[in-house]
Amino acid sequence: MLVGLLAALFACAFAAAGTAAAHSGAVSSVPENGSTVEVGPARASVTFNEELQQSFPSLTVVGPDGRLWSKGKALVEGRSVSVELGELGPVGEYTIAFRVTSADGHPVSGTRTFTLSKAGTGTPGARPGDDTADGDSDGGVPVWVFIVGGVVLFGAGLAVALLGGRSGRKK
Ligand SMILES: [Cu+2]
Repeated sequence: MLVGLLAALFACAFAAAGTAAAHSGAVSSVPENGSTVEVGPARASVTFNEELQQSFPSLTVVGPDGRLWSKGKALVEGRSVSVELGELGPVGEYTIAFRVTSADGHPVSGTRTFTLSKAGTGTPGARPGDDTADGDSDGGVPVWVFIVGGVVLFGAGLAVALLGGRSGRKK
């Protein structure tokens, strides 16, 4: 799979050198790669050297705490992809990760980083990769509690029935 990916990248690079049809490359970002900011911008964005396709854009900002600080879905407009950001949290390095479909149809992905120098008061989202665990992690009571509870209730019921039978209170 990695070999295939490398081969695809190589093909892209080759196509880029040989013909006019090259895949898009990121040329700038907000915040700029390697920059230091005191507050997060309203939207984080990455701009490319040519127009992007609208299909399946992804842009996330993950903080030094490992949490997702970008909100909602990535939006493609012309040569840029952006996502709502706003107020951030802990001081440290934030990573902008993008994945877009380049004009020639190839996926292009990468990361940019920036540093927050002043702690913000924003509220983080989930940890990336928690998507599938959303229903489980917030459930509170794990399933085994119900199973143990059921067994205890069943045992208690059985004991009552047996004792009741012995004492002759049951008809
Ligand atoms: Cu390409």
